[in-house]
Amino acid sequence: MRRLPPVLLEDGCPRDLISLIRTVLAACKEISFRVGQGALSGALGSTLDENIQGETQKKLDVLTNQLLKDILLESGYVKAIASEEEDYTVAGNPDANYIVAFDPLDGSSNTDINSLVGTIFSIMKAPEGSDPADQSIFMQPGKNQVAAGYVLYGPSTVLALTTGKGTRFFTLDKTHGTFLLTEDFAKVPEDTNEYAINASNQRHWQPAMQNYINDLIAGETGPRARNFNMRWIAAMVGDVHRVLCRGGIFTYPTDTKDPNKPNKLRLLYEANPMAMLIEQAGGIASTGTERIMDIQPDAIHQRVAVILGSKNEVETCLNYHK
Ligand code: AFP
Repeated sequence: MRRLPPVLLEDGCPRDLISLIRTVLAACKEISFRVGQGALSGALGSTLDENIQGETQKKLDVLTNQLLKDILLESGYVKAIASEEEDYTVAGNPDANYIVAFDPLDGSSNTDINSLVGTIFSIMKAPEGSDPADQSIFMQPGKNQVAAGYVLYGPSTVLALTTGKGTRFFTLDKTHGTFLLTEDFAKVPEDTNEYAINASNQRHWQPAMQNYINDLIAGETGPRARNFNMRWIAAMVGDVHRVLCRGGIFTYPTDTKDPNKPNKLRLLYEANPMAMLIEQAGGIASTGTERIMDIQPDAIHQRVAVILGSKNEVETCLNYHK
């Protein structure tokens, strides 16, 4: 089986970008080990702190954030980082070419129940001559990403990665500590009978999403004239992995549950990297009104509605929003 660096070199991926991706993965291997230790790590449960977004931080949120931050900043390959767990961006090497946005442990509420969690990352070029301390270097649309991926810590540790030449899966060989290519060019099936949404929010959704989901639930007796199945892992990384593997539609739509927070998922650390992986595998990623990767961010912790997955099903859902 092929290792990650030669695969990326064959794609013509710049050497400093490969080194940066390997640096991210070095941290992820360590996180994989810590997460795999479960209760033995002594790091399950919550801290007494909240992050800038008002969410209680899990001990593992803090630990994994520190790990990624330290490794990336010490590497010299990054000009600045933005993390879901940091209030502001953090400056790195002024001469580096890249900036990295990451969610160190997506789905961290799953850690206490030994369920799926993952690390999501997005890499963009830093504007030439830019100041590493200037947050606005992250205000670039997702289409500027040069690489995006996630590492899913499940029964096996799997990396989904794109550098703009398709989406690939690598599996961590834990005996040697190397990521080996296990699927070249993942392809999201265009049709699906599976959807993922937190249905407990139904009464708070906008009418378009209410109507779409009602028609899925009606199954063969409704306008869609076939039955659909539902899945919800409560970790985007797990739900998107399923969509990449066997198709489906995943959505976290706008809702009115909390008027101060109409959307849940973060543009820079969740929506953009997942959108790139999905598009590179032939799927679609939209907010309901626009392509996710076209959004011009105006804040590092900006949140957006997400509808992504199998091409034909996402298009059907978008038709309800027209
Ligand atoms: P946490 O990382 O705080 O557990 O949140 C995970 C997440 O951002 C995303 O990965 C899930 O799809 C979504 O939240 C789950 O949200 P609900 O708890 O509202 O279902």
